[in-house]
Amino acid sequence: MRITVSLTDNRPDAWIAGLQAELPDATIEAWQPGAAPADHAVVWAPPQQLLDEQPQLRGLFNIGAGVDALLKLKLPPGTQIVRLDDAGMSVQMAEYVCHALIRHFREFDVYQADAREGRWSYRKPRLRRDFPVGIMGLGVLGERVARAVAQFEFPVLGWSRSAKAIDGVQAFAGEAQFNDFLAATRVLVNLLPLTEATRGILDRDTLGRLRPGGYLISIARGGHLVEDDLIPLLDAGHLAGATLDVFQTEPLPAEHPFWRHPKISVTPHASARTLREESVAQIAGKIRALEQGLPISGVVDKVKGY
Ligand code: NDP
Ligand code: OXD
Repeated sequence: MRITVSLTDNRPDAWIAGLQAELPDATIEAWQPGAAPADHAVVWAPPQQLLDEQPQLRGLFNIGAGVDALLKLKLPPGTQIVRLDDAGMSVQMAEYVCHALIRHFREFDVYQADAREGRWSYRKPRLRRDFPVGIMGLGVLGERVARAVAQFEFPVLGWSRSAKAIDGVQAFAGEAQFNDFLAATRVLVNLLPLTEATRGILDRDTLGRLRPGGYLISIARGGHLVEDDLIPLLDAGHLAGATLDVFQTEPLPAEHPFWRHPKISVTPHASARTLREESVAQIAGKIRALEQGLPISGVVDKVKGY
């Protein structure tokens, strides 16, 4: 079995060594133009040339959960795309969301500013019931985040394509229930995949439907947010703030107003990083299963786009 590896920004050596340790009988090499035909590829944002030259690939293993960049390419029709299933990302997302939520709810930024001035002053306690948290996307990451937020006893709502039953989560599904979900939400967390159906879904209309004093935590893809719509909603006071990890253009340009807006916190697409060890073990396990003709999880539906 031959495996080719192409990871735009990542040096492939450590990935190749890890995969080789898991799959000692395989020939595993960094992809280069003209490389021998491989059975599987392990990729992040591969060049179109790789796919054009390797139409025989059985598995195309993405080293991330989101496959939007991959689906923009012309893919060999018989190749299965396989995304990472969690692989250590869901706990990071849960940490990130709970941190952003609690920092906002408990007004820790205000305490920090007071402390800098040497001011000892209390904020009036706020009530959890006034901060219902709505999670868009109840997949691998969204469900874990919903369960983590529920542990802090916030009301939790979730929205997905198909109906879900998750303990402690009020579930909404499909377009028909979207506006009800938004109207009941104050802190909105986006964990949808970026598809034709979800691009630009965080716009003036959607965000304007949140309960007054709404808060946005945007951690899936920059293409979900209509960036020009956010600042007017913050400046008008309808939204109290936003924590943003993903942007239309990454890295976020130095002159972008999000960097300096007082109600916006920015992180550099760091909410859930790919962890090499977990990912290598998961991908190798799936390659072994495929080679034995067994079913695997995480196969992308190219029509749905996730
Ligand atoms: P999943 O595919 O497991 O879950 C996607 C969820 O979104 C599902 O619940 C699905 O509904 C729902 N969904 C999809 N389309 C729609 C729609 N049109 N309307 C309503 N609900 C919809 O994905 P993950 O949880 O693993 O990951 C989510 C995204 O997070 C990734 O696609 C990626 O873009 C992003 N991400 C960001 C990272 C970062 O560092 N910032 C790191 C990792 C991922 P249903 O269950 O009914 O199919
Ligand atoms: C992912 C990402 O999709 O890193 O995994 O954003």
